[in-house]
Amino acid sequence: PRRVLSGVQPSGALHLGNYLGALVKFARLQHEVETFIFVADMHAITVWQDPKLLAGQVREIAAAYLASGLDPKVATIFPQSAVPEHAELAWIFNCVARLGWLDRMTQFKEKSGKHKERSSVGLYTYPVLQAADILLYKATEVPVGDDQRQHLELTRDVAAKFNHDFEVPGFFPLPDALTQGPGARIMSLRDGSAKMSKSDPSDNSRLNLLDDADTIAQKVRKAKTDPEPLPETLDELKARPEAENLVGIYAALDGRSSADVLAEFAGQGFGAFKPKLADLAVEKLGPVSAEMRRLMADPAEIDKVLAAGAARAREAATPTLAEVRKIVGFWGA
Ligand code: AQP
Repeated sequence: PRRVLSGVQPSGALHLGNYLGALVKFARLQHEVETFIFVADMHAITVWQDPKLLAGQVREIAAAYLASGLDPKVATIFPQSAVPEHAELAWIFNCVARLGWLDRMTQFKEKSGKHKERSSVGLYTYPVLQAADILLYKATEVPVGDDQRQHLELTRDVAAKFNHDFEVPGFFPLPDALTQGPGARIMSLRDGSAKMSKSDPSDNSRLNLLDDADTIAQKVRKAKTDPEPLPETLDELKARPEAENLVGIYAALDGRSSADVLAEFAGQGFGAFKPKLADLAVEKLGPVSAEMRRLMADPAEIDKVLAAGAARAREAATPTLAEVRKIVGFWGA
């Protein structure tokens, strides 16, 4: 059976990339296939998180899920750390994955930067925990942004090696990434070659879900562009990453293709295009942001959703882990 699983880390303010690359897709998928969506707090602590803030950040992501249209009666929404089976399976997978595989992960190289030896071991084995998140539910599809493609490949490698080494062909499915569609890769507003990211020190590089209308308009106005008017064709747009990004954002927000947006705006300069983009962004993000604020005003209600989701997730996870313990040969299994 088809099953979808994905998550977002409670490690900072959510931005337009998370929204278009992840949240909007989750909300759509829940009606097509059984969907598990978690808040990745165990991933978040691979870099320091203030313990006084972490639970609040988890609720904020949950509020963003709900405000983006995820329905707790349809999808299973839960905090990762509330299902300890994730950690247990991750340990077993740490013994399946190879160092060479992890050495190739570009996200670790980017996030550890110049301070590799001072990074947490967790940051290094992060993709292994991710494999456990996915395979614990035998998920077949994983909606993620383009940046997560390499990690998903590693999940497939872990599944294949586990199935092979323990001689249990087909036990874990090899999940597919769902990265297509508009919004798969939203770039920074300040640099068309870097992805829009929570951890970018410049707040002007991203539109946050909780930004107010004035802030959104100002950030769009300040977005880096070039002096040329918008071209007729996608090919011409490709050579201009910042322009391509703004057109792509417009298209994704409006549920259209970039070609369609170009057909409307070709020949116009950014002086004309940016205000239209700002209006559209405010129109689409404003209600999400308002609903998030409304939900966050009642933390007990969010906690109810998360507790019920965690119970459902554990029900799904426990049988898989019991089988894994048997397969590995653990005592008492
Ligand atoms: N720029 C983006 N365009 C499209 N999708 C994106 N995602 C992230 N950035 C973009 C998708 O959002 C989901 C949640 O990601 P995460 O919380 O695991 O964090 P991340 O992938 O590490 O990306 P962030 O939000 O930018 O955080 P930092 O700054 O820490 O890297 C994923 O599905 C991701 O693909």
